[in-house]
Amino acid sequence: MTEEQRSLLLKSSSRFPPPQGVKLSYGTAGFRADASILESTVYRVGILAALRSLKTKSVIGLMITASHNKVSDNGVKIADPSGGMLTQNWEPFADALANASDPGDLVRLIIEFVKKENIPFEGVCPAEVLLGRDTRPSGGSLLEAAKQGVSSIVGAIALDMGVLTTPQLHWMVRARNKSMKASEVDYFEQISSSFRCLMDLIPEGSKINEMDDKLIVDGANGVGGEKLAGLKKMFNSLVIDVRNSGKEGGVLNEGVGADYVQKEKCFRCASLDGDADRLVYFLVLPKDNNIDLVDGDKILSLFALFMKEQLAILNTNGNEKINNYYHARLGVVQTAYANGASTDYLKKQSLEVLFTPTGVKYLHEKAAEFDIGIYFEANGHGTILFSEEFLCWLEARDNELSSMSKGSEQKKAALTLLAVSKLINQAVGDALSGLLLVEAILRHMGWSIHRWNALYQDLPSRQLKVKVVDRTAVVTANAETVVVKPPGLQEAINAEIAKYPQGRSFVRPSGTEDIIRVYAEASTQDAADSLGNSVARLVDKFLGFSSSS
Ligand code: 16G
Ligand code: MG
Repeated sequence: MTEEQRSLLLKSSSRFPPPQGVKLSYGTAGFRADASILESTVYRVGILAALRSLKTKSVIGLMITASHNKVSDNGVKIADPSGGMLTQNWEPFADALANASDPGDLVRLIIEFVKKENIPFEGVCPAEVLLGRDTRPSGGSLLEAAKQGVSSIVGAIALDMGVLTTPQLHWMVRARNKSMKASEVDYFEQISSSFRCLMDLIPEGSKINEMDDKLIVDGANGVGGEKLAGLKKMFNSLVIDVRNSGKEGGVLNEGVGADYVQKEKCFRCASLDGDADRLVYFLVLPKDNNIDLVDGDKILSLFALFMKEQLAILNTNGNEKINNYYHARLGVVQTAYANGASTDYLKKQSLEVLFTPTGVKYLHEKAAEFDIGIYFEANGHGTILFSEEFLCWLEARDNELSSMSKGSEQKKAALTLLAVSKLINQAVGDALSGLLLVEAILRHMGWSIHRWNALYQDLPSRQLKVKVVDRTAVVTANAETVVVKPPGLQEAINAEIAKYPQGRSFVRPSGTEDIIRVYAEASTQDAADSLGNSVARLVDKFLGFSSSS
């Protein structure tokens, strides 16, 4: 390391002392904590992002958000060159950097890591980091810290992209690295034009139920509502009423639009989280004004059904002479939190269903193994990934069909699939583009939200948290469905599950809070509650505070 680089790092890092007595961890989705203690962490992640850019010779993203967490929290995470999450190999280095006790220690760690990873250092290569943040008031000063971090690596520059949704930043990183247009206007242009294209392809006669025609979106007073308000101006075929857009002075993530929805007796509603990477729908039951959640599992089911149908049309041969057939592998990816009824339903549709541990990085990686990989967590994180190979074939097929059978069903299916691949965010799950795809598919099917919701009925479930002495004492396997440590706990859980018809339960250490989470489902709500409580008692017995005394 040159003297210039060393003194630059020592000088700038001395302005960002780490918080005392706090151990930070990159966690499931980056660092998160009370915003008041995060400046040093964000500064150091700025350094990390610059190094990652040098290593990959690509543009890297740095997003400042704490998603659905309370407004006084904040967080920071990295987008890799593909637009996906930071490679898991670098997480230990992220942890070490964030926890380095003083500037000397920090510089030592960087020297070691640069050597180990063989990173072209000292201004030989340029490095570029795109910075984004959500609407949290702490975002501005944390953004400054990130800029300082990036520019403390010689040759690295930071570009402030402004207030964005998390998926917008991921999209921009991917687009930049593919040498495509990558501004916010380009993002809006791409998703609105592909949405319009899908709307034009709606079969004659599939008219959505009039009652259902207005969509109300709860923007959680976050960045998504604001962006959606801008986006909806780009088409008039969809009426969207954005509530809690953050413009009315509401507090981020506090309260939802459900009360309003109930009074208005409007039946199709969607809800985003603070940084707009999660989407769920809900409807108000006319009987008792209760809310029925149409969650990520149902969005997944709707998407899977539609993709399967379009692929089937595309591969129908009819009287056609050319036998240009591509066996596209369609796969769906869920986590153990997926309602058992959704998994049953998907399997009955002869779909290939796979499971991964919780966290977008795991689902995304698995879905990328398919030609069309659809992944969703029940909580609304998800998207559809298309393989390059399949998209190339599809484009060629589309051209071929243009000359042979204009206006045919096959041609429409090819166009539909291409439009979906442009509408749905290929970098990461995106509530805005997900919402537009749901809306387009419902219109294609001619379905109301009630019809969609009736695809299957969720099994009653219960989720609980248990405080334990050390959550890392729980080690799981098989996509978090089986506890391997501590010994005996899984056997005890199995004995409980066996008491309940359609019983299923699992426990896992949270990646975002210092607790163990318990999930239980069964044929009735009482049974799910009772199974959940019994399993929570077992966790407490094996790992709780009373077990250690
Ligand atoms: C993070 C993850 C989310 C996961 C949740 C689980 C991303 C972008 N976000 O919010 O996918 O469902 O953590 O939290 O990966 P838990 O570990 O506390 O249950
Ligand atoms: Mg989020």
